Amino acid sequence: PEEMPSERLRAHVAAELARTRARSATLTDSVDDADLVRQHSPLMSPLVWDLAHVGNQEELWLVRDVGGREPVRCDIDELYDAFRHPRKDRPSLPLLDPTEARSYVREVRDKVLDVLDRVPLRGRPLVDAAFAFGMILQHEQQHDETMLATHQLRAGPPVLSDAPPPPAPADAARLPREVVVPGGPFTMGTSTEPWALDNERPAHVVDVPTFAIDTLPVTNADYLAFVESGGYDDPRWWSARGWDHRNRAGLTAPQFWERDTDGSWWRTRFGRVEPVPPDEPVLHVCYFEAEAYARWAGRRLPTEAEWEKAARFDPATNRSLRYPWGDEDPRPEHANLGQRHLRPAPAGSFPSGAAPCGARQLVGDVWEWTSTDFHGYPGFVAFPYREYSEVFFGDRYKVLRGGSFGTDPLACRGTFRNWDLPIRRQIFCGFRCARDARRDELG
Ligand code: AVJ
Ligand code: FE
Repeated sequence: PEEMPSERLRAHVAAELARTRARSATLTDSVDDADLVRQHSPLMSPLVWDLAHVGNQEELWLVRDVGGREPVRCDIDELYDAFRHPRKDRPSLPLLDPTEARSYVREVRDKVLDVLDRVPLRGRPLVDAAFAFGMILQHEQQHDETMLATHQLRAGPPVLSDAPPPPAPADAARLPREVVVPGGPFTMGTSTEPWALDNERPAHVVDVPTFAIDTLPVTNADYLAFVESGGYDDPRWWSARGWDHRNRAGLTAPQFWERDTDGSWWRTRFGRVEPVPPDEPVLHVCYFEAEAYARWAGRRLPTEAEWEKAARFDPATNRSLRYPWGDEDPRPEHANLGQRHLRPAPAGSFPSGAAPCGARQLVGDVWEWTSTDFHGYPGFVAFPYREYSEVFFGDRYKVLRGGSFGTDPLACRGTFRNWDLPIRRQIFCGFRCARDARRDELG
């Protein structure tokens, strides 16, 4: 978006708005009205809330603020303010019904397209490089991922279709288990990516000591070895908080897994029951489970800085790349993003998406837990609103990196930061392990 001339930028924004709305429509048109207003889990909003909330944020920022237009509906702001009502209370609010919600988002969108035609795309920070449009696009895409998680929690027959992911390439079996990243400074975060959100800014130099990181995410087969060896029953592997949570929540395996009487493991995926595929990255484990696995394996989770250095640092040029594969926007051969495949691809897939260090699947497939608490980078400035990220800073949330199969390619960069409570696992999360290493271990 940065170097695009204004007319191309407008066309790009319009195309991305339409593409994104098509996905929101699929996620909300594929179930009946009863399922749209139902609460499928106390952790999630009814799908019809997400839909109208997406429209309401779009109205607030693009119609009213950027466009300076009259409100479409100023009477509903409070209902769709995520900070007013926790998710579990949303079904009992006087929400727009499915028909009203659809016509509301359509009316907002019509006005936004008119604003997009007329507003100058430079001159104030909110409109420079169409930032507010990029922010609102990413907001809708983030809710599309949240709605996909709601679909995963929904009972009943499957309603979503997808294409199977590609098989892992032949070289996957011969990849080294881990890669060593030599110590030294690298640039973390960004000050130049036009649609990067506030918490990704500013770019700053971080000196990261030598470490080793898994070439691939931890797979179901890897994780099953932990489960089958009694890992969930041995407090040695768990942190004190993790063990406490394991006991309170009765954790015995990843969410959506079930063990049959013959000892085989099955999972439910968007309404389909299928054998747990051994070669896929493990999915739906919370931070505490990831931490316990790592300790059992004699390893640890990577810090956020280690993850980003593995994903972006190119020793050939001493620069940080936009993505593991380079500076080009994601294409299907780079990563499993965008809800094309409603599952992670086998570990070792997407060789063209490999980072300079050799690690694969850092972007796409599963969000990866890091050991780092969610804080602002040095020099952080909340923009354009504190509630996007600043109010979550502190030691309550852990950072996740890399995006999942449910993340839109536009809502995922090498610098993108996600965060959640360490007990959460309904998001599309997995992990890879790391360890301290020495420079002389370099091959
Ligand atoms: C960045 C995924 C943590 O869903 O809570 C959506 C994104 N912020 N609406 C979330 C978000 C406001 C956010 N995460
Ligand atoms: Fe939101």
